[in-house]
Amino acid sequence: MKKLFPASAAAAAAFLICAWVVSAQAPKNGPQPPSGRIRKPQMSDTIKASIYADNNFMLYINGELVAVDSISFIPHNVISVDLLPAYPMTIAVMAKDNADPKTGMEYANTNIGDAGFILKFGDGTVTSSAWKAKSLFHGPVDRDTKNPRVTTEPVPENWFAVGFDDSTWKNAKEYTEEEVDPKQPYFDADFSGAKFIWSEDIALDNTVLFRHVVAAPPDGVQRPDFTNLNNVVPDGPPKKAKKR
Ligand SMILES: [Ca+2]
Ligand SMILES: [Ca+2]
Repeated sequence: MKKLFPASAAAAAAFLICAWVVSAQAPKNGPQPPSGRIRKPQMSDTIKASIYADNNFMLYINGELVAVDSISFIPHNVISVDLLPAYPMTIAVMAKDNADPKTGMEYANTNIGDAGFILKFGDGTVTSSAWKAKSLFHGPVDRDTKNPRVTTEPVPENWFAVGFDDSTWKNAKEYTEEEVDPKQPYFDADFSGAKFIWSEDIALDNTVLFRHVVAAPPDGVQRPDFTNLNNVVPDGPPKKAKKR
């Protein structure tokens, strides 16, 4: 029988396969280098965040704006971003149902509409009734669509800050998938274990703030803290400035 390829080529192919397997199994996150220097963060240090809002949201983590829903009304969409986590992690969200500021209604004031928010991070962080919620915009009051009125509250100063006091806020209310009726992009993403949340009235509360503190990674994985990266010299020399 004719050989398909010479033995030396077979050996080389076997070596390449072994090398590929070893590199694929090598840990991506090495330990921190000695002498107190922090290594540079890599994409393997990040976690994936998936967020679905009916209709839109802004997401702050540890006081910084990290994601904005790119579609404010319809179609309903999932936003997926990479996060470099640091714990404790303070999550703050402003979520908005699409609503006319004067009537609380949508579709040219013909429909009350309803809302919903759900989030899952790659470290196991999920939305639930453990989150705090505060409604700032409610209407139409008493579902009166003939003489629609709304009530509003100003956005609290620094509501997204780590140190903001949300102790007077109520816990978020969980809603079922059937109640929220999410659209297809929701089913294409992984939200297993997460709950839809909103404030007390998912139809009439139109702008809601959420806050939640994740004390430690829910999945138990220890992750380096890169918070002060700009204040230390990372492992490896800095790149030379380009010559002009
Ligand atoms: Ca949206
Ligand atoms: Ca809506």
